[in-house]
Amino acid sequence: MSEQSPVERIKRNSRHLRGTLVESLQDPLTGAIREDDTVLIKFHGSYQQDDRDIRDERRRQKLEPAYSFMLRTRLPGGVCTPAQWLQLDEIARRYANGTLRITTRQAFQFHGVIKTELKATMQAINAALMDTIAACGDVNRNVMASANPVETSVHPVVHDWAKKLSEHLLPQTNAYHEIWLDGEKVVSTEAEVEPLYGATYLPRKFKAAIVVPPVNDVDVFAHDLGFIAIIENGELQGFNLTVGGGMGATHNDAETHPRVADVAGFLKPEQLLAVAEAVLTTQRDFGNRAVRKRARLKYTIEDRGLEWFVAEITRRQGFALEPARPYKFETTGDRFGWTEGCDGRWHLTLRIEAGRVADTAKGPWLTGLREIARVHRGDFRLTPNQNLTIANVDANARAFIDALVVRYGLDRHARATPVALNALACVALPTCALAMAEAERYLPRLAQLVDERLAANGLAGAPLVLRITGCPNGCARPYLAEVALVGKAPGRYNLFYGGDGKGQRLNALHLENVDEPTLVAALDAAFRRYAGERLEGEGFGDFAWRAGLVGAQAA
Ligand code: SRM
Ligand code: SF4
Repeated sequence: MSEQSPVERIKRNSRHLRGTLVESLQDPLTGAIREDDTVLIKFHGSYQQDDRDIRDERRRQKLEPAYSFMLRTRLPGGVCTPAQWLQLDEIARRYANGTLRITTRQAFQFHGVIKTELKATMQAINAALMDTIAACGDVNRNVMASANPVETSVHPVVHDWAKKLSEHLLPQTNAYHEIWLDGEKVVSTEAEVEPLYGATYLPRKFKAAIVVPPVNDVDVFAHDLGFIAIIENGELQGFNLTVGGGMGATHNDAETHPRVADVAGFLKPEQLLAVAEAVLTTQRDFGNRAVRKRARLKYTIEDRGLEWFVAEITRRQGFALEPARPYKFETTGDRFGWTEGCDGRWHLTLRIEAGRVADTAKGPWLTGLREIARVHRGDFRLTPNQNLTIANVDANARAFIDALVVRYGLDRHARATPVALNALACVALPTCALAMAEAERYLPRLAQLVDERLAANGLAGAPLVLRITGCPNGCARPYLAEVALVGKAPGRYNLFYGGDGKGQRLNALHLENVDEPTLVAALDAAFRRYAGERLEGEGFGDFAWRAGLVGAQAA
C-alpha cells in the first residue's frame, strides 16, 4: 500500500481532533496556531487565513502575516430565524470584519476573526443556537436542500431530511465542546469512539444535498452524495440517489477534474439514512488516503466502477436500490421577488451579490437586513446561489417588508439583468489562501462586461449562467456554468463555455489564460455567432457545443 498523506497522521494522532488546539490558542507570541492544528481546526469549522492584500507589505516590514480566522456555520438547508440573524449580525460587527458571507452551500461565513477572539466568537455562534461542527474538514459538510422549502408540501419534508442527514453524519467527538465551549473533558480520549468515522475520519471532504425538481438550485450533480426528490401526485415517493459528483481540479494535472454525479437508483424516504451511511462508509474504507488530490468519492467510483460501488453499498445497507425514476430539471437559478407558498404565505428572494452582506457603496445591506430581522416574523433561507429569501411572510406584512427592502437598497432583483442576478463568485482574494486571481471583487465588473457584450450583439437581457472562481477548486461550481472564468494568475483566467443551465452537464475549456481584453473579444465573437446562429430557445451553453466553441465531447 502506498504511503498515507501527512494529513492522515495528523488526524490519527489528534485524539479525535483535539491536537494542541488549546495550547495554540493560548500562545500569546503569534496570531497563528501550530501547523498541525491548522488542519484540525477545519473540522471545528474554521480556517486560519491571512490578509493577502497586505502580505507583501508585512513581509517587507518583517512582521508575521496578518493572521485571522474564517468561521463557517453548519446550517442544514440554510434556514435561520430572525433572532439568529440578529445574533449573527452582531457577531459580524463585533468579532469579524463587519460582513456576513452567504456561501454556495447555504451557510454563513465570518472573516477576519483574530485568534484571541476565536473562542468568544465560537461561543457567540453557539449562543445563537448554531454551531460550526464539521463545517469544514474530512467529514460530511453542511447538508444542502432546495431553498424555499415551503413552495410545495414536499419542500418542508425534504428540509427535515436534510437536518436528519446532517445530524446523522456528525462526528461524535467531544473535542468541539471541550475546546470552544468549556465543556467537561472526557475522562479518556482513548475510550472515545467515532462510530461512523473512526480515528482518521474520511479521506477527504464529503458533501451531500437534497433537491426538489424542477429547480436544481443545489447543483445536485456536484455533490459526493445527492438525493433527487421524486414526487408523484404531489406526494414524496422517495429519492433517486446520486453519487460521485465534485468540482475540484488542479491546473495542468490530468489526474484531477470535475465530475457530474451518477444516478445510482431509487430509494424510499425511510431508507435515506441507511443509504447515506453506506455511501459514506464505503468512501471511508476505499477512498484514496495517499494522494489527497485523488481522495474524493468521485475518484473512488471512477477507479473502481459504478457497478462495484453500487454492489458495495447494497451489501452495507442490506437492500438493493430500485431502478431510478424519471425527473426533470429546468433551471439552477433562484426565483427572485415574491412567490406564494403552498400555505398562502409569501417569500421574497433578494439578490445578494456574491453572498456578501455588508454596508457598502451599493447600499447598507447589513443594516437593512438587521432592520428587517427586527420586524420579520417568519424565517430566512440562504440559497445555494448565495442569495437570501425572506420566507414565511404574512400577506399583510408584505408592503412593510417591501418598504424596508427599497429603503436599504436591497431591491437589486428588480433592477439587475439576468446575468447579474444569477452569477456566482467564490470568495477568493483577499482571504482565500488558494486564490490565484480575484473572483468576488471582480464579479460586478465581469457581469457588466458580459452584459455589454450581449447588448452589443442585440442580446440585451439574455439569460445566461455566469460563474467565476479564483482558482480551479471550483467553490462557485464554475464547471456547471454556461460561461465560467477560473483563475490562473492575477488578472488571468481560463474561459469555459457549455453548461446546460440546469446543472447537468460540465462545460469545457474555450480559451486558456485570458486577460480582460482577450476575454471581451472572445465573448464578443461568441455572442455575435450566438445572436446569428442560435436555434429557437437555445441557451448559450447548448449553442457553444453545437457551434464548436468547445470540444466535441458534449454529454
Ligand atoms: Fe470551497 C477550499 C470557500 C464551496 C471546493 N473553499 C476552500 C477554502 C476553504 C480555501 C482553503 O482551503 O484554504 C475557501 C475559503 C475562502 C474564504 O476565504 O472564505 C473556500 N468553498 C468556499 C465557499 C465559501 C465559496 C463561496 O464563495 O461561497 C463555499 C463554502 C461552502 C460551505 O458553506 O461549506 C465553498 N468549495 C465549495 C464548493 C461548492 C459546493 O460544495 O457546492 C466546492 C466544489 C464542490 C466540491 O467540493 O467538489 C468547493 N473548496 C473546494 C476545494 C476543492 C476540493 C477538491 O475536491 O479538490 C477546495 C480546496 C481543498 O479542499 O483542498 C476548497
Ligand atoms: Fe478560494 Fe479557489 Fe475556492 Fe475561490 S475556488 S474560494 S479561490 S479555493
